[in-house]
Amino acid sequence: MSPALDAAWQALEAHRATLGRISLARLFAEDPGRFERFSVVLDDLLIDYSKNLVTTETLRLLFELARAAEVEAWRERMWAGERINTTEDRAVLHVALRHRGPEPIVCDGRDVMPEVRAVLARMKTFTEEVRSGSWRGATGAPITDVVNIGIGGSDLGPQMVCRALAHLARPDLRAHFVSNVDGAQLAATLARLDPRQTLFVVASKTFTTQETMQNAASARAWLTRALGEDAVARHFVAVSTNAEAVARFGIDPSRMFGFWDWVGGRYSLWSAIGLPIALHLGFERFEALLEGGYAMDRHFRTAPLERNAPVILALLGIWYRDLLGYSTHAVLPYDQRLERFPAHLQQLDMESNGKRVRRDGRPVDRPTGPIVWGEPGTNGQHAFFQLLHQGTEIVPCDFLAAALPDHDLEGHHEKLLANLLAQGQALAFGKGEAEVRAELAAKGLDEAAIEALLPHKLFPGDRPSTAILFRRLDPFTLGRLIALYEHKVFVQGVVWGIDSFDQWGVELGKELAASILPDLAPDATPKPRDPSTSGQLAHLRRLRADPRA
Ligand code: G6Q
Repeated sequence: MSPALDAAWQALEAHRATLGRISLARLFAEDPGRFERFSVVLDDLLIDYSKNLVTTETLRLLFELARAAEVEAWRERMWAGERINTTEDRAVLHVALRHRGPEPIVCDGRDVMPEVRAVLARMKTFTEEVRSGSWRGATGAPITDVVNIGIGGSDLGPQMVCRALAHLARPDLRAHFVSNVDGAQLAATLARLDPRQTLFVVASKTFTTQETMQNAASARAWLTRALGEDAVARHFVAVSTNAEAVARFGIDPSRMFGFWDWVGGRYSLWSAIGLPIALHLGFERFEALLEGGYAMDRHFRTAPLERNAPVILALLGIWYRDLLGYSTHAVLPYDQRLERFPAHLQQLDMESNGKRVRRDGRPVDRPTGPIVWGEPGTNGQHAFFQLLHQGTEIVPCDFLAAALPDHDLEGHHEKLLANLLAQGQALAFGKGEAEVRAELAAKGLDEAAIEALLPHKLFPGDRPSTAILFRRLDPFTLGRLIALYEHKVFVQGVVWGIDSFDQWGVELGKELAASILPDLAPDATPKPRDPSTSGQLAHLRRLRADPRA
């Protein structure tokens, strides 16, 4: 660690030690301009971080930390196509996928933009063919259902976007997502579909992923049983970087949409992995999503750190994780359509920054990525918000909402927004003793009853939240939001000195599953393992031995 970075951490630790308990009520009372100063406005997008447990001095020290970690230089290294994913020796250029300007983006001495644009053009043509009905199934029937078969980065992003923007989709072209190797998911999906009108998109960067290959093989068998082998060409396309494996599967390379090793799975929805988005919503909406990502990229690349939304969110997260010791972060969209947004961010954040060694292999000396979780409001209010308000854990929260709905049901959206505003206020300012006493007295409770109930009715407050508010949930805005969090995660990884773009932690389980699989066969003699795993395996083998029992 550089001496400057070391000094910046020490300054933050010293500041933390002298700060004492932070009172948001006091901070707001002392600084009437806190809301304006502690918020960023990007057109209609407001990011209000004034309800976070930071003072002006905290933020100053956090920006110093970012500078000492050379966030700006790393940002430029990313855009310059340097191999900042060091353990995989790869560039990290998902920003090129949504680059809409005339400038080249160079990787290994070559401008990648012509290839990016060429794939986009092929996606556009194909999307228009399917949506117009000129692309037909083997029997001549138009396509009504698109099934994306992929997992992880080849599933979560496009699925989240399709769900979030389903109000813009054509009802006669549905999108389905099958990811789990649990056949229950594929079986339930296929049960609702007509093979003559179904198009499968097999999405896999490597085209070797066990789950995806199993699901694709079963889907292929389902289709060919109904329509014959020759139908595969009209009902299967692939998104991959592995042309050979795609051809081996039986998909003509002309039906493969490519991307590149400099696109990480969890950053790939902007690539051809977004094909189901384009098919379901229309290519122009996919382009609007890219435009939104590009708008956030320009902000991230040009705004000074002190006004830079992804940088600010990243530094607040570091403050909570490393200085205040909060281990989780909740993402709470007040928008049912963003139901899968927390899951997408969970992968983005936890797979990127759930690391315990630095880029150079030495252990990190402080906590890294938090546990990211969340559910849409208002549902969460009737479930886990109790802990947010009165539990012993402090959970920094992000609240997200659109000012305007995309339905015409009266009376709903105002209630939704009122609840969002109320939660941020309640978490920040709580409810004190005097107020609770007065309330209970007004209800006619005697002194003893008031004393007994009082501790249960108090809300301590000073629980941090950030509000992210925008006009409508449209493709452009969703693009901005996804890119906002991507860059937040990037900045945090830089400050922690980790490689945010590898995911070695997912490998061991895959290897062990491959070695256990043969031992589930009825006639196998299981290999010796630890007593617990062997015991579980033996139990499953006994239960499976007699399926009729
Ligand atoms: C994401 C990860 C991981 C990946 C899946 C699917 O960043 O790399 O979630 O997307 O394992 O991989 P394939 O696309 O190669 O099937």
